[in-house]
Amino acid sequence: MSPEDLRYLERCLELAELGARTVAPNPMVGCVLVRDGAVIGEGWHERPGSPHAEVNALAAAGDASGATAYVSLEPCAHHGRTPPCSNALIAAGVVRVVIASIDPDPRTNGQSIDRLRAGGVEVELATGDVERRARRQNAGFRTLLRLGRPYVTYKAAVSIDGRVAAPGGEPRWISSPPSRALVHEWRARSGAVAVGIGTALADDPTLTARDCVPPAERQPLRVVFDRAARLPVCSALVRSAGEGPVAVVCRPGAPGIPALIAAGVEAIEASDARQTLAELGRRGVATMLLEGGPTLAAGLQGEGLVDRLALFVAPLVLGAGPNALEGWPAMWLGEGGLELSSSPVGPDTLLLADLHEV
Ligand code: AOF
Ligand code: ZN
Repeated sequence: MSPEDLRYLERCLELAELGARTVAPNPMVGCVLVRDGAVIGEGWHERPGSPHAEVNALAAAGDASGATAYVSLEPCAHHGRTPPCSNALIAAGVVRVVIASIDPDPRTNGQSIDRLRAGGVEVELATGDVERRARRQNAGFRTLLRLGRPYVTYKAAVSIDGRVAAPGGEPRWISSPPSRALVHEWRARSGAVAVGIGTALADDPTLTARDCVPPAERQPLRVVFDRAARLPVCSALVRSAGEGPVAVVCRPGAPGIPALIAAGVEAIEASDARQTLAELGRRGVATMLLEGGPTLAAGLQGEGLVDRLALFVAPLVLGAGPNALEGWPAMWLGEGGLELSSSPVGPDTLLLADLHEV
C-alpha cells in the first residue's frame, strides 16, 4: 500500500468521524473516490437508514468509472435497509477498492471481497496502524455485533494519587473545564451513560450532554445501577427525566420501582451486570460511558465488562479517599498491542487504555 493510499484511508477515517454523534448503532464509515490522482467524490454514513458512505461518495462523483474507492469499512455485501454497496461500486465501474477494516456483520464479514474480485475489481486490505484505528473507531458497532452488548468505557477524574474524592468531603471538581467539556462530547456520542447508586447519591449528577458545540441533538440513555431502586425522586437525574431518558437497573420487584416509574424513570429489572448489558444491547446501545463509582467499575471489570479506561489525571494530591481502581487486579496497560496513550487536556493528563481487542 502506497503512502498515497494511506493518506486517502486517513481521510476516510476523518469523514467517518462526522457521523460520530448520529450513526449508532450503525458503524461510522467514510469513503473517498480517486481518479488520476484527484479526489472526485467523498461521502460518509450519517444515520441508520440513510445512504451508506459509498453511495454518498458515488453520488458526489457522478461518474466514477475507472476510479479507486477508499473505504474505512468493508463495503456491505448484503441488503440491509439499503442495497449492497459492493454491487453499487461494481456497477459504477470502480476498478480498485482499498479497505481499512473488515465488517464483522455476519451478512458481509469478508464476503464483499470475493464479490468485488468476481466483478473484476482489484481489492486491497489495510493492515497495521490504520486498520487498528479503523476498528477502534467502530468499537461500539463491533462489540454490539460480536458480543451483543455495548462497548464500555470507564471514565474517571482522578488526583495523581488515583483518588476520585476526598474522604467524606463535599463533591468537588477534580478535572479541569476542558476535560469536563470533552466528557460532555463523549456523552453526546454515547448510547448510554451509567453510574452506580453510590455516586448518584453522593454527587447528584445530571449526566446530560451539555454545552457541546454544536449542541447535542439527543441525550444518551442515563442508567443508574441501583439494585434496590433507591434513587430519590427529588434527584437531579429524576427531575431531568423530561430532557432525556433515565433508567434504573434494579432487582426484580424492588420496592422503589413504582415511585420512579411515576416520575418518568424506566425500571430495567435485571439480576446482574451481564444481563443488564445484554438488555442495553437489545435496545441498540452500542457504547456505554461508565462514570463511576469505583465499586461499580470494579464489579464490571471483574466480569471482563470494562473495555476501555479513560482517566483524567488532575495535578492535585488528595492524600486519602476512594481510589478509582480500587479492587482491580495488577495489570500492565498497553500489553499485547493494545492501545495506550496519554495526552494533555488543559492542566490534566488524559490516559486512555484499551483493555480488549475490538
Ligand atoms: C457500508 N457502508 O456506510 C455502512 C455499512 O441496514 P443498514 O442499511 O442500516 O446497514 C447497516 C449495516 O450495513 C451494518 O450492520 C454494516 O454491516 C453495514 N454498514 N456498510 O458498506 C456504510 N454504514
Ligand atoms: Zn453499504
